[in-house]
Amino acid sequence: MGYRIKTVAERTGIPRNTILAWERRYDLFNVARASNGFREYTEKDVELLARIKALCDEGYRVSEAISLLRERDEALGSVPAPAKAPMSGVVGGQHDLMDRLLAFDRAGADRVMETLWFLPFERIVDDVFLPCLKEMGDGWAQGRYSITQEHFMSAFLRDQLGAMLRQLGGGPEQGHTALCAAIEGDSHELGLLTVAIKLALRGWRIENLGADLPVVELARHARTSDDAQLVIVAVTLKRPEAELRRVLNALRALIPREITVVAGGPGVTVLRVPNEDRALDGVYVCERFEDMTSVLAGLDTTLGQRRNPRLISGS
Ligand code: B12
Repeated sequence: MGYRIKTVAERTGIPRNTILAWERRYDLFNVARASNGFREYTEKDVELLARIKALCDEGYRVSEAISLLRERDEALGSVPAPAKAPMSGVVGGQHDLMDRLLAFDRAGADRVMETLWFLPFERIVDDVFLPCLKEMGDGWAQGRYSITQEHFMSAFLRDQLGAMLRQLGGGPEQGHTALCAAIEGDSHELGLLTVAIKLALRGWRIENLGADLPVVELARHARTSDDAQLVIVAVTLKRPEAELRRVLNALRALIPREITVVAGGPGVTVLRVPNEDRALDGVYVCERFEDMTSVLAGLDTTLGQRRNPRLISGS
């Protein structure tokens, strides 16, 4: 014998009408009917509702929570996937998005994004946006895609990354601030935005200063900022090693020593120090975000407590 809805409401703390609304809207369970016509819920249904509620308490929207559980493949018996799934998981989402963007179909791309938005931001960035950009870069270099297609995709993804940073509120209102800029002469800003988002998820307040910022201006801003603790310089274009060293050393010399400076991105490989533990004249060189782990850990241990719930747990 199953549970009546009143009992389910009491056990989960979710009002009866909300349960009915979720059930209808998200096609949640196949509720059996007792001989007297009452709805009967199983233990698994109750558990599932409790899981959805727990995620909502963490800050997820109901639709996000349900999609997340479906994505994690949890309790699938109780949460049937939509009959017409628009894609199969993240990989499908990436292909769908790529197809829409190549066809200049902004509305279609927006629809694909709606199906992905519930995922942790880092997954969207790493598993959807980065593969799209890589494919675009390779295809463009080989003449398969036009410059216009590349620009259209970049503009769309820039909007999405900006929306993510906005949704994160650029991090907490006060406290440890990271100034994020792309090095002078470099107008690539998507890598920079991904780093800013990852920092905001870990409790940093972000000041995004955008692309192609002269080092003198960046340093001036850092000197006058009250709570800047970290300066992030993204280097995408490859330039001669001597030139990059000169620019980074000039920046370091102009910024107070208590502010940590990290240079990263594909362009820093010319320095041949892709290891965070070896500072370059006071500038940490980290090709990828993960390379920054110990630099960040050394800066403040209390940051972990301000992590955003949208951060993938454990990372
Ligand atoms: C989008 C794009 C553009 C857009 C940028 C739009 C924008 N608003 O950002 C526009 C159209 C402006 C552009 C212009 C140019 N581009 Co372009 N572009 C690209 C493209 C397709 C994607 C780059 C990108 O955003 N990748 C996605 C990001 C997220 O990846 P990422 O930068 O690697 O960042 C990751 C890591 O490196 C790391 N990371 C990045 N920054 C930092 C910083 C820190 C501190 C840390 C820790 C980590 C980190 O984190 C990210 C992952 O989360 C690449 C192709 C490719 N394969 O990358 C070419 C590419 C970078 N461009 C290239 C070129 C040549 C140009 C132009 C010179 C073309 C031209 N002739 O005009 C101009 C340069 C203009 C200038 N002065 O900067 C070349 C660079 C070659 C080289 N070896 O330097 C590439 C590789 C294309 C190619 N295959 O030839 N480009």
